[in-house]
Formats: sequence, C-alpha cells, structure tokens
Amino acid sequence: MTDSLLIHRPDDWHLHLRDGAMLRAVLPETARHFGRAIIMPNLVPPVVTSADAGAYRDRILAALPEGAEFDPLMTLYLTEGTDPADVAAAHASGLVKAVKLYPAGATTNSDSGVRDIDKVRPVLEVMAEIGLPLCTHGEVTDPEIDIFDREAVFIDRVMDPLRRAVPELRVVMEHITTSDAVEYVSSASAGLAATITTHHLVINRNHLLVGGIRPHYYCLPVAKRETHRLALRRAATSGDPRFFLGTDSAPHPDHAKETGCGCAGCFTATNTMSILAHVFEEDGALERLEGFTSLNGPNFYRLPVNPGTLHLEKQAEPMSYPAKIACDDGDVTVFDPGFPLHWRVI
Ligand code: OTD
Ligand code: ZN
Ligand code: ZN
Repeated sequence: MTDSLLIHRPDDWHLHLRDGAMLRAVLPETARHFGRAIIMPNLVPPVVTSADAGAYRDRILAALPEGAEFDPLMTLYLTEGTDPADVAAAHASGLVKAVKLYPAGATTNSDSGVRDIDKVRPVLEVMAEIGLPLCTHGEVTDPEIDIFDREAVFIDRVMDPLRRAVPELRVVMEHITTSDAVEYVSSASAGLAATITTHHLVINRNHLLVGGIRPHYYCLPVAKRETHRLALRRAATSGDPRFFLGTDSAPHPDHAKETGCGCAGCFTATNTMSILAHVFEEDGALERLEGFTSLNGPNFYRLPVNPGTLHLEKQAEPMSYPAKIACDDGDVTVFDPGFPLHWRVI
C-alpha cells in the first residue's frame, strides 16, 4: 500500500482571495501548499484594467505571511468596455495570465460581466493573436433555463459558437460540473481545457438538499446529479492533460451563507490536497494526482512546473483541520468532505 507521495508543488488554477481582512485570513491557507494560483477578479468593484490588476497583486503580496513563496497569477475581468490594447499590454508585461468571462448575473459579483458577446469580439481576437487564455464561467443566465441545465445550454449557445468564431482563442472552461462539459472538452481539438473543483468531485445535489439545506455545499455552478459527479471523477483521474485543478475556493463569512438568501461558494483551500489524495486513491489513480494538481495546468498555461515539492503521507489517525478560519469580517467554514482525511501534507 502506498502511504507516501512526493509531487511537484501544486497550483490552483481558479481561486478567490477577496481583499482586505478576508484576503489576509484566507491567503495563508492557499500559500501553505500551492506555488501559484490564478486569482479571480470578481472583487467589488472588479479588477478590470491592468492598473487594477497590478494594484491587487501588490495587495496580495503584502498580505503574504513572512517567508511564504507564492506567486499570484492575475486575471482581468472582461467587460463590454475592456480595451484590447490594455489587455495586450498587461499580457506583454507578464502581469496578466488570463482574462475572465462572466456572463452578467451568472455568479457572485458578476453584474459588470458581458451581456452581448459580440461587443467583446475585438478583445477576444487580440487574445487569440497573443495566446492569452480566456477563462469562462460557463452558465447562461436566461431565467427560462433551469439552474441545473445552465452549463449544458451555455456550451451550445455560447461556448461552441464562440470557439467557431475565434478558433485560435485558447479557452479554459472553469469549474465544470456536467458530463456534457467533460464530453465537450474531451472531443475538442487543441486549445480547450477545463478546471475541476475539489468539491464537485465529492458532492452531488443530494449532499446539498437531502435532510435539510446545507448552505456550505451551495456554490455555483450548483452541484449536479451523481452521474455528473462520476463523470468529473473519471475526467480528473484519467490523466488527460486537458483537465486540471481549479479549486474555486470562495470564502464567505458564515453569516452571509447561513441566512435566508445565502451566498454561493465552498471554501476548500485548507484541506484540498488531503481530499484530492483521498479521491484519487479511492479511484486507484494516486499516481495521476500530480498531473491533475501540478503538471497539466502549467502545461496549458505555458508556464514552467513549480520547482518545489509537496509531500503527502497517509496516516492511520485521521488528520484534524480547523472547522473555521477566523476572519474579522466573520468566520469562514472550511469545506467538510464528509469522510475522514488520512492523507496529510507534511
Ligand atoms: N462560484 N462562488 C463564487 C464564485 C464562484 O462561479 C464561481 O467562480 C464567489 O463567491 O466568488 C461560487 O459559488
Ligand atoms: Zn464561476
Ligand atoms: Zn470562482
């Protein structure tokens, strides 16, 4: 039985760090294990220009614990007013590693997002030319469309036409939750990849709704039925380089989740690596964990693999981890996978 695993230091290709007190509270949780992360730009107001991204990067670096080695990879929030020249300059300077498409209204702080995709075509064409990836929140916002179908409909209505219109554009479908998305990525030609979160490998919609509503399992895209979770597990553990980790760890204070209209987001930064080791071992794919967390992402983003390593050990005693992360804005509940964690980062 394998009880020790040494892998290249992992990266998180989709992470929410927020700002201010919340940034200071959650950043150490990610920097402890991860070398880099793609930082989501959905602040209020959003990170729209290269100047915004530079200032936000400085705030992240200033919030890092003493001695931490962590490189925040910045993104720009695509709006209908985004200037293609600013995007190109942000890419050329090395500051920005991706641009994020939020359909307006699709998720937390997405009001400034895109309503008419044709309006951003000039930006997308420049991105295709310079090789800057587009990260997408792939859900339609049409009120007619059932929330459980919004990802699959997005593929047909937005993603596929977009990729046909700008074929050279490199695209990451973020936090995929359906077998439809797995199939779409698996059958695509080069230039398309997907991130998968830790929590979508663990929970289905029953975890969210059976026996009482569980606000800490509510996130967007919402967890789907079990067949979809199993398709995500197969994709993540397959070794296919087009699938890699993006935790979408999204902290909200408990008071904002445990309420009549709770915020979406699961906070998984603290125990993600232990959960993933459990998941990959359960699926007989422990040797492919490193690809998912540490190799496939850099390969798609055309960045070097992290030089450092991460050592995981399986121990007889389940590890303990904090139930909550303390924050001046209100404590943040750490994701509970529902099983004991024997794999510990040492
Ligand atoms: N999903 N929560 C948040 C973002 C994501 O769609 C996402 O990327 C958030 O709180 O920023 C969530 O459930
Ligand atoms: Zn999203
Ligand atoms: Zn997210």
